[in-house]
Amino acid sequence: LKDLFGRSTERGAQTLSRKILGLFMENRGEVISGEEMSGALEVSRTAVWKQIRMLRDMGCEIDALPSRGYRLVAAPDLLIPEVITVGLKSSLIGRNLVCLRETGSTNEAAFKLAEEGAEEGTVVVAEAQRRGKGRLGRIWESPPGVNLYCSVILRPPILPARAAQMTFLSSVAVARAIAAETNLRPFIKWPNDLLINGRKVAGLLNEMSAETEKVNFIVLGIGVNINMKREQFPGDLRHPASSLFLESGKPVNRAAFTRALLEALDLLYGTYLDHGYGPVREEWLARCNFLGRRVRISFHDNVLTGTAKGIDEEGALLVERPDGKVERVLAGDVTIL
Ligand code: BT5
Repeated sequence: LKDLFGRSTERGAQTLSRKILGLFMENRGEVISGEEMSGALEVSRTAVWKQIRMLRDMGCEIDALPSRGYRLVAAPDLLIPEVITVGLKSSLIGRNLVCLRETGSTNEAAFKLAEEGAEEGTVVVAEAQRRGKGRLGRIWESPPGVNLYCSVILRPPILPARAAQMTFLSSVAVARAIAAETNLRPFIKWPNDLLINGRKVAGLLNEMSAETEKVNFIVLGIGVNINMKREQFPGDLRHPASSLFLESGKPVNRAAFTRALLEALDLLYGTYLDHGYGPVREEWLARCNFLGRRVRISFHDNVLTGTAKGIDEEGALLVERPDGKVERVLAGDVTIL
């Protein structure tokens, strides 16, 4: 894998083998001669042949047709731009795509890029994270090669108090992508979990840089358990957890899932900019699992019980107490009673 992602794990440099894979992807199913490749990439034909051998070692199925050239028959499910962007229908999100073999946390990598001025819509994807982050300093398990770990940079023209709306937008996008790529029905659990059959398959961690009146940028951090197997989950998770593969019984193509997610985010963000938060909120409510149910919310040592009524403009959960009073809850963990 190292040869596809370059020497530096933090830069996502485009290597020769990735360029060759890119040529194959652009000319799907066609035979490309060694001469054409060496011309397009300005390297010798021997160098091309060496890279072809390397791509085969990495799991690509490539036919060599005597005196005609090479043809890609099948490629492994790798999260690299040359594979993800084939057929990607998105105008903003993912236009700039940084794919890393491994990183500490994609949120941290994206935050740094955003501070350095990365354009809105930039997406950082990693095959593995060394210290994937959950909320409140928790850990997000991030084994290599099976899941999706990605972070999206947005620069919405909104007040910092409205930033939670972006979390709702991203959970709706993940729900849409799951529904599009599997036969599963995901539910959103306030504020940021995606559940299938009551088990958590995805989590969101959004981080923001802001001044009093202005959001500089928001990083939407999205972790989806796609093909994770039972034995890859540690035994001591806080809630039951699962993956799309475990729930559907079928492996899910990660590149296709990533494309579906980026397209969903792109559409929803466009709607948000044109029509505001209303449509996002409506779809979130239609996809959440607890409206009208009795819930218990715990935050540090505080516990509150009541009936879940909805979410407000700022993303606060509205909980009706037994005496009829409605409380706004801004953070915490929900249990459905
Ligand atoms: C979350 O936190 O659900 C937010 C997860 C966000 C992860 C993404 S990956 C890309 C981006 N880069 C990052 O560094 N982070 C984001 P929270 O609600 O606090 O849930 C964390 C808890 O879920 C942990 O304490 C575990 O008990 C459990 N957990 C850890 N890894 C898990 C996994 N892969 N699947 C399901 N549950 C997990």
